[in-house]
Amino acid sequence: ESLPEEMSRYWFQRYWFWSRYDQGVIMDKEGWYSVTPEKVARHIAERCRCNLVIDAFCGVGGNAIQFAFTCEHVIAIDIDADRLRCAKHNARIYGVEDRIEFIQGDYLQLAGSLKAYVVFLSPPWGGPQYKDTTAFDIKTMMPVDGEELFRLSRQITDNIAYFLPKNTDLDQLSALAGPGEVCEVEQALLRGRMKAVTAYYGDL
Ligand code: MGP
Ligand code: SAH
Repeated sequence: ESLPEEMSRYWFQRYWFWSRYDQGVIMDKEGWYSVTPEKVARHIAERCRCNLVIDAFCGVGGNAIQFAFTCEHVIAIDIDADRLRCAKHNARIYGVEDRIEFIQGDYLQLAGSLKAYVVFLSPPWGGPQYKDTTAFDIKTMMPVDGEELFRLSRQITDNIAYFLPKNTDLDQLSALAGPGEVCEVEQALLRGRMKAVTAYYGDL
């Protein structure tokens, strides 16, 4: 009853976010508005099936938990210790905590010392106001420079899945691909509404 209006729209989607919501899933405010809906996360995890994946911006674990079902080993990083605790707790509910290594830290700092077959990037988009523009610019509109983030991740692997706003400038996404390389941009729809896009690079 005391839920603020701007948050109730997320509460109504709780079972879209987590099929096991009622088993005690926990999220903080940023977790509520950033978590990848479970069906979308499962689909991305299917496409990223491999031995070792890095979830560079783990949040409350929406993606990391689904990766744990398709990948042998998951490295899940987040700069926020509380959110990482939520992710660990949620992973226990899904019975996959032993396949995920949780690391608290700044991915931009850690990237240089990491190896993996796939890197998944779902950075903060700067809050729900990402919608206020017709062409979302990943270089200037996110707290992290999205082009720099991509370049840094390419030093780990060519295989990158990049989860971004539905209004992202698509030319900018294709320009990230190397010469002669193609990228695939996939729109995620739930109940006919576009939620986000995922751009796949390398062998993905
Ligand atoms: P949304 O647009 O805030 O909600 O986020 P909704 O219900 O789709 O809005 P409407 O236009 O249909 O009314 C859509 C999805 O984007 C969320 O479920 C999250 O998966 C994802 N998302 C939203 N934000 C603000 C972020 C973010 O900052 N970072 C990441 N990685 N994902 C986000
Ligand atoms: N995909 C996640 C949501 C990610 S939201 C899910 O489904 O739950 C983006 C996350 O990036 C936030 O939790 C934020 O704390 C984290 N973050 C922001 N800057 C970071 C950085 N430099 N390194 C690692 N994590 C960071």
